[in-house]
Amino acid sequence: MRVGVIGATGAVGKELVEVLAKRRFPVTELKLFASTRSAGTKQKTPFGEITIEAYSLEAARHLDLALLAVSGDFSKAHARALAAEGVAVVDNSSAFRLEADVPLVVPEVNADAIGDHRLIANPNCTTAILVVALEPLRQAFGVKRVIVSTYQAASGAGAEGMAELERETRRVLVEGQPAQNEVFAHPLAFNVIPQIDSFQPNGYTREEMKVAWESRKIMGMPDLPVSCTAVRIPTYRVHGEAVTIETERPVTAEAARAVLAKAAGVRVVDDTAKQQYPMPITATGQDDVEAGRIRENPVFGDRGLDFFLCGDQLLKGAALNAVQIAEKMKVGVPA
Ligand code: 2RA
Repeated sequence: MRVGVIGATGAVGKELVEVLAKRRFPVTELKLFASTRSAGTKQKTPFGEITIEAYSLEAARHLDLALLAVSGDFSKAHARALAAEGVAVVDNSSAFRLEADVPLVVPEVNADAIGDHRLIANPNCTTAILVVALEPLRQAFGVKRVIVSTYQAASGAGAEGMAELERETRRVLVEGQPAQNEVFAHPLAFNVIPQIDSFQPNGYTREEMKVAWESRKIMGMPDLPVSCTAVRIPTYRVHGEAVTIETERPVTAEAARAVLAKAAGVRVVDDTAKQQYPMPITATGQDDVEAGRIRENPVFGDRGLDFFLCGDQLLKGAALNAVQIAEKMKVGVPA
């Protein structure tokens, strides 16, 4: 397959190349595209050293697969044109996630939605990590409502966010100076910020609403009540999520643990006697979403469950999910 990664110098773009190699995606030619600023520079990859190119339709139209890790504006401007050329396109931005003619896919949940589509949207990282655990619980017990509080890593803001966290932390610890922020709304080092993306008229942030909108679409539950509080914390690349669900049918922690233990894409880490539970430090670099602290929630009688998830934001939350989608698309088949 002739594969292009567009936005190849960003945190997700670099991870996409690594995931293609790790999953032995049948790459015969790899093209890396980025901004004109990076064009001409070389990037070391598992496929050899590759010179970055500035994106043009002309340079990309011969590809079989294009993985986009660029801004929503760039995707809006270019993704449909590329798909119209017959290229299979997986877009990581929010540009098409809620468009009726573009499937929004987490393969463990709704791979069937891919069909013959040439353009597939990859969900927001927080959503992908959530639904991979929520769907098996829905199938087993039904889900009536969802309340989630997130603990989101700096990587959600890309390579710049990770660099800012590192710079700020050094500044405070090594230089004894106050942290200085540019990427985040406030200093992130030694802080938590209960704002990710812009505020909406209903008081939620856009990130929080994405979790509701996208979970409903992926799970095919347009009326599912979802309330999210999204918080940025000073970790590097794993998002944590404290989840409460009300179920349709009675649920026990033991039964939920058994369901999640069998679920694809989930690894149960839940042995409180050994102080084992999901943490960014153990979930970093892992494909599976860790699920633990599984317990019955008495607020909902015998139909409530609390649990904690940790998923690598750059993997299941972005690059891994995108490549899993590509694996299920009709790549290289004429439109
Ligand atoms: C974040 N989910 O964590 C958003 C975008 N990747 O910032």
